[in-house]
Amino acid sequence: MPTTLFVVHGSHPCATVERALELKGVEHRVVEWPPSAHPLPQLALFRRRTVPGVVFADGERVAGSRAILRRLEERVPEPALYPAPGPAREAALEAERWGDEVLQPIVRRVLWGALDRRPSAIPSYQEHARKPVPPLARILLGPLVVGIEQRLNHVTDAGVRADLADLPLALDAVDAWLRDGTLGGEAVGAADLQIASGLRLLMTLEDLAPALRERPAGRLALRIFPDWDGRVPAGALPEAWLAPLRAAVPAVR
Ligand SMILES: N[C@@H](CCC(=O)N[C@@H](CS)C(=O)NCC(=O)O)C(=O)O
Repeated sequence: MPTTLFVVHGSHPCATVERALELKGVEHRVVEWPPSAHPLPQLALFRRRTVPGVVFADGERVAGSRAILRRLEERVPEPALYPAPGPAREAALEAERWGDEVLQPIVRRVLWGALDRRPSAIPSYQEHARKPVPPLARILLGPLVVGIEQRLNHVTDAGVRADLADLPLALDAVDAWLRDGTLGGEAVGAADLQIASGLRLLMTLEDLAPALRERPAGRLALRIFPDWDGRVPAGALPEAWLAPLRAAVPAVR
């Protein structure tokens, strides 16, 4: 049995792990749970309700994108996803942690806040799913999925608005890491994957994509993940919520 990666199609930490397995040349298969149906089977397999989880070919189970990447690095050292011990490694670990703990939840809240306003966009996130949800089920289950995800991710209007107000600072942090070489090297690292996957998912919101495309952070996301399912047409998020992002000028390079 090859290594098996358990995911939900379109999840950003899942994309991080899938790309890491590809970069390491690890033969693997991918099992996609239906959207929002993963917590119970993931709990049963990994004692953790979130995706991603990996069962390595020898049976070892690891859940959580950062834990998986660390273990993967130990098992398959080349090509390295982390710099050698020293200041560069410390900086990369901090950027990776930030991508996981800070950026990941922002992306979820903003995405589900937008999909709540445009549930008709939900099927676009399944376009290349390995097990596509049948069209009628998509229509019927769409509002249910939005409701579950909003509760799991504590999505509120005030929270989404605050996340959008904080986004310029978050993008400044990514641009600074790109300037000092923590991110954006020729060889893609764990921190690049963790941050680029979150930003790329955000760029499926056309309210946000133009502002992100203008910045090194957005260009990193497009370089690493050129293709990504999903599109929420512009106009989903209230204009007033987008003002801070539109006003933000990229930090001086
Ligand atoms: N930060 C963790 C969390 C992953 C996570 O929260 N994944 C989401 C999908 S993007 C999930 O499974 N959510 C379901 C839940 O919260 O129960 C990681 O990178 O593995």
